Amino acid sequence: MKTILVTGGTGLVGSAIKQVVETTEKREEEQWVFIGSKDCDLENIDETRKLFDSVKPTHVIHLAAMVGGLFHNLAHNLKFFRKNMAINDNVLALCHEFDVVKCVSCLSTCIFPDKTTYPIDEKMVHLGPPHDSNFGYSYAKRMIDVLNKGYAQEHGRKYTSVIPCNVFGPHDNYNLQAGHVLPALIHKVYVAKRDDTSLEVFGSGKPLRQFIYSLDLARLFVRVVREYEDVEPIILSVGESDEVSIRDAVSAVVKAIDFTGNVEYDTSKADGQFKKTASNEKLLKLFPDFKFTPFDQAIQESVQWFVENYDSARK
Ligand code: NAP
Ligand code: GFB
Repeated sequence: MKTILVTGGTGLVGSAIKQVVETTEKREEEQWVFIGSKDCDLENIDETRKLFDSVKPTHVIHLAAMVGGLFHNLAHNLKFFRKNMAINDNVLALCHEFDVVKCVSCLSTCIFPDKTTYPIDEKMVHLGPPHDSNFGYSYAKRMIDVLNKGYAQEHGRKYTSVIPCNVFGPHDNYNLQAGHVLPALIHKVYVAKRDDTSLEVFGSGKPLRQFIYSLDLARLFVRVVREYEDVEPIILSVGESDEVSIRDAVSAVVKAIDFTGNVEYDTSKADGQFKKTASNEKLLKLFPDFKFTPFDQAIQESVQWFVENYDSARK
């Protein structure tokens, strides 16, 4: 029997994993435990030890983190660094203390060097400074890879990490200050249509992004915890040809909500990193049969979830 603890189990990615292991990916020999910050503050080592002692996990998917979009990072780089450093060090230390067989942690393609060649691949994690807008989050995430290598070298542990591109889907964070671009746009377009006002998009709309649907990422996470045996990280992203501009993302959300009003671009707001184009070659070699949900369909389903859960959604 495997007991799989999912930290960050109440968030965007955690909720998606919960949905797939309770349905299409259900297995009798696996017991899944999903926790959020109300269950345990992972910045507190004693609370974290109590959690591990009560769950006694054999495997861990470590998602818990202070997470946010460009503008939240720009405003809180220090907090992103300190909170995530504390959470990550505690979780991996307790994995080792409780003899956890495998821990899969979660990095992000924004942690790669900003000045780089494209496409980005897994070997480039530490080859230069990340983009200035999110240095706190990025360096704290890079340190997970350092910890994984340390636990492997000194204790033979199989602790690894995945590197997703920008994620979106049901249960996202729709807060307009802290949220990422797609949940922010879905929230803004919904309100602009309801109140018959214009839509305000931040920046020029030119930056490029790869977006993965949370339910696709969840299916990949489950396969990684079951089948991936390497300490080296693996990028979990749609292909380079699926990269879209922010302007394209705006059009997809506008179409999904059938908004016909004005769309204005506020170029006084930051664009952030222009692009972070990542290769998913290693992923496709590992799971050649994996099928991604088409972007427009995933946007449609995400909009439908937001409209149906507007009152309870994180805003
Ligand atoms: P999210 O929706 O904001 O969820 C964050 C989760 O972490 C929640 O379950 C939250 O619990 C928990 N958490 C935060 N601080 C905690 C603490 N001190 N103690 C215990 N739990 C804590 O984030 P997400 O988008 O699902 O992100 C999940 C993982 O994916 C993160 O590691 C993130 O860095 C990574 N990632 C996200 C994206 C993206 O575009 N969203 C892209 C690449 C990588 P509560 O809900 O109870 O507060
Ligand atoms: O998703 P996002 O906040 O994060 O922004 P990043 C992406 C792009 O969308 C930027 C534009 O070019 C923004 O200028 N944008 C337009 C908006 N309108 C909006 C809006 O209303 N809200 C937001 N948030 N953006 C993050 C990193 O970078 O990527 C995080 O800072 C994390 O640490 C995340 O890794 C995945 O893609 O720029």
